[in-house]
Amino acid sequence: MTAAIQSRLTSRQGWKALAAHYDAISKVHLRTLFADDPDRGERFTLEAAGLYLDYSKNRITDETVALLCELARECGLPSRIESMFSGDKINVTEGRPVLHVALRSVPGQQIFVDGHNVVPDVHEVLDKMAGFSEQVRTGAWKGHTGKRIRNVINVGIGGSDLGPVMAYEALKHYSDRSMTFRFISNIDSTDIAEAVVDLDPAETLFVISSKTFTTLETMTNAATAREWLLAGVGGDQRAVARHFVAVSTNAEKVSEFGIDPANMFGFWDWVGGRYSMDSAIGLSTMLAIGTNNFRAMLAGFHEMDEHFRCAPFERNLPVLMGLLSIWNNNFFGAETIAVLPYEQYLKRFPAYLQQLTMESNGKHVTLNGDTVDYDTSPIYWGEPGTNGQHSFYQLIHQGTRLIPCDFIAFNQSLNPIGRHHDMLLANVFAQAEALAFGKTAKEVRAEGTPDWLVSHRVFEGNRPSNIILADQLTPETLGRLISLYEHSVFTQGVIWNLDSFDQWGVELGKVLAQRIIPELESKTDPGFTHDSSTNNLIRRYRKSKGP
Ligand code: G6Q
Repeated sequence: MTAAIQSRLTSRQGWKALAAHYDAISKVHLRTLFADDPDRGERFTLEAAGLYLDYSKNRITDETVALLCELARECGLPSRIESMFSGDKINVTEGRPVLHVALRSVPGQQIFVDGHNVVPDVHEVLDKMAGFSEQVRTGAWKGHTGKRIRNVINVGIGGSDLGPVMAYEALKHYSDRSMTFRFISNIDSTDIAEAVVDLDPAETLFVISSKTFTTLETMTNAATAREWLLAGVGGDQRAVARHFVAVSTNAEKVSEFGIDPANMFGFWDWVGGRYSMDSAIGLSTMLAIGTNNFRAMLAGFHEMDEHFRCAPFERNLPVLMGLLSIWNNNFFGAETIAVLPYEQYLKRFPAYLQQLTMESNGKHVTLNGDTVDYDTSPIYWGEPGTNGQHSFYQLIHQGTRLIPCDFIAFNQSLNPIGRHHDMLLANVFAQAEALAFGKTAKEVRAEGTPDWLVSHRVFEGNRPSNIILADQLTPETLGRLISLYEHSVFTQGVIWNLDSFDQWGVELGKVLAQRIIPELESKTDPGFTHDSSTNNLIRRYRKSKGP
């Protein structure tokens, strides 16, 4: 066996040990695991950085955890963590460091990129964001006609949209309710049309959020927004400077668009799009919740970063979450993870996580470019509870697929009314209990169920879940939660030996769209050089547009 093959994940000692361990325990039901170990529900829990994780309802034993942590060490996770925090160029295919942790560094910390300490740069931008946010929030910043800004619209897509919109929704409770916040991402004109339909341009500020400032959707929407604004305030080009600010790494393109470089908030190529909501890309968040709350969110991120960096793997929340995902997906063959927040404010959290997880680890080759012989990222999806219980939970409870669930809940509601919160929390606990322990045929029969109906009413149970509990959804807690998932994704990527920070898979479709756009718009027959299906669709659409 060659050295290259030796180092493949599935040839590692740790992997083989887990495979053997899986054969030994995979048939053991969670009912048995709990019955044999009365302390299990307290022992397989971990409280750190303000979050409590109950992972006892996974199909694991102490040995599983030990073997998973051993695999992580064998895969070099300790040194990979240090490499990330030290600014090494771990995004190898793009030749960049990966330093979202620097975005929440504390003043005085030192993190070097090519010999330059980036921490002061981070704080300089944060201070500039804070100054601007305060001006807008206090009304000192006036629109072109002298009216104060009451509406903020973030224009961005992917990493420049999903984080901001998720954070706005998550922290709405802390936001300035006298202001309106909207988010435009889609190239579908309905998105911008609906976002501005009831707004006064004279009171509207656009935050154009684009790392590259070349993204088709964002630049198209930004140009349409500029037309709408100018039409609404009498066409004076000078209005752009009062109603548009930019968040970008591309100063040249920003000023080409007509935005005053003084109103540009910068960040750096070592911040990946999907890891950027706590950079200047979070400007709309800061405008909504204010500087102090934004800084509190960063402190929450930082707390979890430090925990991830320092805690032993056996007591490390992101490491455990990442390793449990490996266990459920690579060994039990689960293909997805459902993320189920029992908190209405987290309604966009699953959508945000979809990008974070699947764009990061949806890869089929290793860092060296070798094709993997194991599955990589599971499919993340979800909806807030209890709504999901009345739709897709049926499949989770009684379908043929194993769907590990992450339940997220808070001890205190931000809107305590009557018995709502007790009922909400009762439902989270009940769902996890039902998934794990199910209901046997004997129990169903004992309820007087007729024989023919028994099998329909049986719940096999043995379905794994995590419960993440925190006290209350605060800016700090949101920061901790996102950092938890960021580092869990990193942990998984290290085990699978992937570059979790590139996204080449989004390129091909973009290139093909650029080729097709003129073919849809040209007055004359463009000549049809695609496959027969694409040619036919283009012809059909051109016909529908008329001569
Ligand atoms: C995220 C991706 C991607 C990116 C968008 C927007 O990690 O890189 O979702 O954020 O394509 O890119 P811009 O910010 O450059 O417009």
